[in-house]
Order: sequence, then structure tokens, then C-alpha cells
Amino acid sequence: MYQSLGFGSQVSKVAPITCKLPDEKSKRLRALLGNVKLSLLYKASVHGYKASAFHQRCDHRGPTLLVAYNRSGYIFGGYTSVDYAQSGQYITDREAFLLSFQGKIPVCIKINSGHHARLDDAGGPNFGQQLYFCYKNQPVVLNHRGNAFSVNTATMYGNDAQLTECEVYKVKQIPQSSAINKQWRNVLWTANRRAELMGLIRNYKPLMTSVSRVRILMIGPVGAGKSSFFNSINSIFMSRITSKAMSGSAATSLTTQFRTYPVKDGREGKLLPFVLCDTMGLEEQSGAGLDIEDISSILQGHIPDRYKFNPTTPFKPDEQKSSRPVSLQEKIHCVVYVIDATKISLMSDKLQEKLASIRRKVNSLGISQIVLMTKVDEACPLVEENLQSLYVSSYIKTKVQEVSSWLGVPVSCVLPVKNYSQELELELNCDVLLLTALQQMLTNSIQKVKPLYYIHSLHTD
Ligand SMILES: Nc1nc2c(ncn2[C@@H]2O[C@H](COP(=O)(O)OP(=O)(O)O)[C@@H](O)[C@H]2O)c(=O)[nH]1
Ligand SMILES: [Mg+2]
Repeated sequence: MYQSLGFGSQVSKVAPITCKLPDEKSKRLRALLGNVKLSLLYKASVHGYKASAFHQRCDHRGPTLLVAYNRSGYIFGGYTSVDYAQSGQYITDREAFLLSFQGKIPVCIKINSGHHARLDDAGGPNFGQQLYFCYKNQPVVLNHRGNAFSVNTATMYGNDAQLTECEVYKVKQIPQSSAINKQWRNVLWTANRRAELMGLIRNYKPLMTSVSRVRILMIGPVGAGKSSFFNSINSIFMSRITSKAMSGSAATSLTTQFRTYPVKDGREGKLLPFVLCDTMGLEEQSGAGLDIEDISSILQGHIPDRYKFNPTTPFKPDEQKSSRPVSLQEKIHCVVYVIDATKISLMSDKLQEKLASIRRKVNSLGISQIVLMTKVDEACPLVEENLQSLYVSSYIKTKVQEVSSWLGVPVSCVLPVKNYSQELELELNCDVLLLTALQQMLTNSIQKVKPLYYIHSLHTD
């Protein structure tokens, strides 16, 4: 990636300067910022670490992204949508954020509300009068305690204040006429659509008459949002935020029981035609978390509600009178892989292998499979601000494609959602996404079940 300085005749003979930011990382940052163009304005190793050199090149250039590099290999920085102008004023900029790459992923720290994003003085770039880059004209970053950004300097830059480079990019929106504003999936974000989806779900009739409720099994790592998905769906039909299934972010699985959750259509309402089955999380080590054998027993309907998993010994069918015939109603009709959008690139090989072997098992039974991609709000600041930008965000699109190829599930079966997590009230956009996902699970379910799976069941029904 090149960028000529472009400062008129004065510097036109200077050779183009190269960006240190790797292409892959640049791509992710551009997607994060909503498909923008980045052009290099300032590079400290070329122009010097002096504040005057920075201001000469970066003042009055609109939104900018600062990217710093330290000796320990961290890439981090910050974004501000407001010009640098040496005005001496405090700058309010609700779009400002700090960022740091954790592996491939740019993790953002948004400005805390009520705080100033910058002090627009003649010194080097600062964020929240808290993080000072090129402090005192030196290749260092200085962290002053402050509350504008909730920074953890250890995760952000490994507490290594020595900079090896500092770049500032101009951030320019690509005009609307190009691909950005095109939704890559159509969603109607309206109350009518929500009502329509609720109606479709309420009146859904499984194809097999012996099945009154579609049993949906949620599988995924601890903290991916399985319990939260059930709570969210339950909240929508209860018309208020509920939290029946315990959710939380404890390191090891909070859910240790196999729970099957029917959902009622309102407090006094009828049961809806699906049951969400919540399991203990998948952990990467064998002997921890849900085991492939346990999953196999769940799929075939051998595991009763409230069965307490033992992470070190899988469920043994003979303990639980497994010779008892299992009706198709008790089997699983749809498997949902719950994957956290912010962790996709960080999935360990072991976990991937575990998921692949589960996939093979589920495939062999012909049970339909869907991927629920949670935490889209945390994955992309655009989406966090406005959920309706979900299908405009090219970052989310890449994530969807990544999961799809990685799990071997068609892109159309990857459903991004934002679960209710801290909200106190229901929100239309959230509801529409959650209901769309549930509706897909229902329509994708039983018809794909292999003949053998249900012929066997018909005999035993
Ligand atoms: N921001 C955000 N947080 C979520 C979302 N889904 C779940 N969480 C949070 O992630 C944490 C783990 O969720 P939980 O449902 O307990 O995960 P489980 O282990 O898969 O059951 C909880 O603190 C949730 O509030 C989401 O879509 N967005
Ligand atoms: Mg859980």
C-alpha cells in the first residue's frame, strides 16, 4: 500500500512513503469504520516525532485514525472524527474510540459518555487526556490515569510504552454510490415484520405429525450466548426482559445441567411449537465441558431434562434405562452452533476439531444445522451504534463468510443476532433479528431429517 504525500509542489519529488500497517489489518480497520479509505498523512519515523511535524500534516484533515506500534509488537491507537486544529479546546466526539489488535481482531474501546475525547492543543495526539502518543516529542506513549476510556494498558499495548512507529491516517468515507450502503441481506426493521414473525412462529406446524414441538439444541463454547439466546426469545414472547436461564461470563460453564426450555406465548399463553435445549459449554480440552458422546446421546433423545453433566465421564445410556424406545418428539430436530462473533478468529484448533467431529455426527443423522452468530454489537462499533447497519457492515459479512467456510455451513444458514444482555427494555431491531433466526431454525428443521432417523422412530413411537 502506497501513499504519496500529496502536499503540493513543495514535496512532490519525495518518494512515496509506505504504510507500516499490514494490508490484512488495514482491511479490518476499514471495515470497522464502515468501508472507508485510509490515506497516510503522517509517519513518525519519516516526519519525526515532534508535535509540530504531526500538526503540520494532520491538522484540518477531518476524521483520522492513529496507529502506533511498539517494541513488543502491539498495534494500537485511536480514532477521532473531529479535526485536529490546535484550538486549545476540549473536544466532544462521541464517535472516538481507542483500539488494539488482539490477534487479527481490532478490539475497540469506546469513549465513556460524558467525557471529552481529546484536548485539542499544540502537543502530540492525545485521547481523553489519558493516552498521549509521541509524548514530549519522543517515541513513547504515556498513560495518564483518566476516565474517558476504560483502558487496560496491559491488553492494549503490553505495558510497553516505547513506540517503534506512529502513523496517522485520514479516514474518508467512500461515497454512497459504491457498494457500502447496499444491504447484503434484506431485513424489514418494522413493528409489522416483528408481528408477522411472531405469528409465523406461533402458528408453525412441524411437518411430522408426531412432533408437536421442534427441539432445538444449542451447542457452543462457554460464554457464546446460548443461555442468553433462550432468555432473549423468552423475553420477546413475555413482552419484557426475563432471565430464566442463568447467563454470565464465568470462565467455566455456568450451565452444567441439560435443560430443555419450552417457551410460552405470554404469561398465561399456550406453549409455542419449539423447545430450546441448553447445554453445558463446549470446552476445548477433552474431559472438560460437553463431550461428543454426551452430544450424541442428547441428539438421540436419551438425556432427560435436568440431567447433570459430569465433565469427566460422559453419559452412560445403560444408567438411564436407554432400552426405552425414544419417540421422534424426544430427539433433536435442529442443531444450532452458537458462535461469538468477536471470537471467530481466535477459535483454537482443538475447539475447531471438536466442532468438526460434532458436525460429522449431526450430519450422519441428517439433522439440520444452523449457526447463530452472537454479539454482533461487540464485534462492530457501527452495529453497536445502530443494529440496522448489520447487513451493511462488511466486517460482519466477512465474519459470516468465515464461519460458513469454517464450519461448512452455507452462508444463508449463518444468522447474526444480538442477544439481550444488559438491556432493561425490549428493542424492535433486536427482536426482528432474534425472531428471524428462530423462524429459520423452525423452517429448516425436521424436513431434512434422514428417513432412517425417523423410520426408526416411527417404529418406536
Ligand atoms: N453484547 C452482547 N453480550 C452478549 C450477547 N450474548 C450474550 N452476551 C453476554 O455474554 C455472556 C455469556 O452469555 P451466556 O448466555 O451465559 O453464554 P453461554 O455460556 O453460552 O450460555 C453474558 O454476560 C451475556 O450477557 C450478545 O449478543 N451481545
Ligand atoms: Mg449457559
